[in-house]
Amino acid sequence: MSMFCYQCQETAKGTGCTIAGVCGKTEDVANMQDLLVYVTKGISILANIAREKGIENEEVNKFVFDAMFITITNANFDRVAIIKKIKQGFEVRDLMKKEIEKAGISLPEKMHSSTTWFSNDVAEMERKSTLIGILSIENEDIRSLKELLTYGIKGMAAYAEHAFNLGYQNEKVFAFMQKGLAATTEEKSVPELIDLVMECGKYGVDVMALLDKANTESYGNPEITEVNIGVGTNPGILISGHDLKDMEQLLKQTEGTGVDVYTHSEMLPAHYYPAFKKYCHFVGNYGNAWWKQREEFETFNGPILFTTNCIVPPKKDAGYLGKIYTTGAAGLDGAIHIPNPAKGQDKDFTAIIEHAKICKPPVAIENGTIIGGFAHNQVLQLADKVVDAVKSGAIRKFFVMAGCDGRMKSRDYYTEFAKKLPNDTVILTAGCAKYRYNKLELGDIGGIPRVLDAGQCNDSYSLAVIALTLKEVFELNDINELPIVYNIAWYEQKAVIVLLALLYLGVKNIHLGPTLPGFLSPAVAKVLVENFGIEGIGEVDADIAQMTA
Ligand code: FSO
Ligand code: SF4
Repeated sequence: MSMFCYQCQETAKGTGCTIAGVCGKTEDVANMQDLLVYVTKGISILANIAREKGIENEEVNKFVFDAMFITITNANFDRVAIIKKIKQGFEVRDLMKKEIEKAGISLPEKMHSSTTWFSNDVAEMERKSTLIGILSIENEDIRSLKELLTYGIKGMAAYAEHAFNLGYQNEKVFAFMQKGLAATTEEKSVPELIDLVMECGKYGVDVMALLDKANTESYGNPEITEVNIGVGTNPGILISGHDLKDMEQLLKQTEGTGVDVYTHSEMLPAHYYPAFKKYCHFVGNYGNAWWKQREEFETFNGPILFTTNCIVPPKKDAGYLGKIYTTGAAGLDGAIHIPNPAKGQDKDFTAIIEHAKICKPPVAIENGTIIGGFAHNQVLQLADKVVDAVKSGAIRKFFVMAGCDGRMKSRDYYTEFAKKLPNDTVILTAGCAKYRYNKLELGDIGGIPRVLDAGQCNDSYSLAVIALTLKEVFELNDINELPIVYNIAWYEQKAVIVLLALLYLGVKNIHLGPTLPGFLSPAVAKVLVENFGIEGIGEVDADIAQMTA
């Protein structure tokens, strides 16, 4: 076995990628990512010791969330960039040690090897990377819980980074991330690890609330919006991923250049924000969920900017080779990386803008509009209408179908499910899962569309706010008494933190598909089933009958 990774839903055979990633991650990239996580754990151990004495270091906090974000599925395939990050990790670790020494704190004699292991030699790094991976934890339940915790922290890291980019941070979130990572290096019992996983859910809620605040205070509350899915006549830049700060800066820098801007996949909800609507060259959304990019990028014609995952490494003969740009935590061998600016300065998107100017305009792959913008503020403005519809029986049930899309054929389930849902039901969605049904003609109920898109995967927080508010309005004791069913599709680690956040909020009986995580050992899966009623999915008709009952 040359690598081992089982962090996402598409893991080989549902158990683990061992030769190469289904995602396109090669063995050397996978192993270097493991080493980056290992070094980040060492930094976290030291940061926890320092924090106990009141030392908080912004550089350490930034390194930890950025390093973890880099290792999320489909975010960074650039081995050289990952090695560079590991080396930066050694410097950050030394910095932490110096601060600890300066404060007169003596470190324990015996510490985890991740706090001391060092090599700048790539061959030695490769050797080490094969020794510290996931399978180095022998007990499968302990391994399962430690990885579940690590993946929750990866998701949290992504959201913390987006909030940070907008000038928002929560030191308690950073402290938990580092505490959790350090805990994965310690001897812990199953109950102790379950407690940490639950605590992870609490900080998942906090980080999503922070990002919601950052997004809405920076760009306004999302509003009901019709988004064009056709094309204009100018050359364009396609922006993918989730980072709204990048979105803002790209729109500013392209204004008046003759280059249009289109969103792709999870960037679609940028159209819902008032601050971005003023740009006439912000034309529309091009294409569908991330996994269709190999076809759709060919016809876009212009350059593509990845601000985060999900990247599918292009084929060797792809026509769009040389047109991919990455920034932030994203990376791809052969792509042009736009670096982070110095503090207080803007990112410089000149290279991609100049590139776009010499490209042909995009070719339309569809026409018309789709509707979205149903985040908590907008939905709560419609609260009276929604409550009346529930009371009159016009709306029988809400189906939360948030989460991710993916390439597996079994995800056709979600399109079928949406089509077959009775007409008196409404789908609440967020994340790229929506592309399975957001272009279907599902109609409306008294003017309320039957698919309400709150936004990106992190905007699943909005769906929780809506549920908690409805619980108050209907004067219920328990969120599970609401007429809301959760049928969630997951793919990568941001969905893991969303799931843990929902569990923390007390949501029970969540259906999770298309398959349960391969990283859950039978015993850990049993705990989730027994305590939270988590279930997989089955056949569409039978599931609808059960869930609408
Ligand atoms: Fe999708 Fe990818 Fe947003 Fe994920 S584009 S799969 S959960 O990165 O983050 O929903
Ligand atoms: Fe496999 Fe998913 Fe890991 Fe990629 S991220 S190597 S597909 S388990």
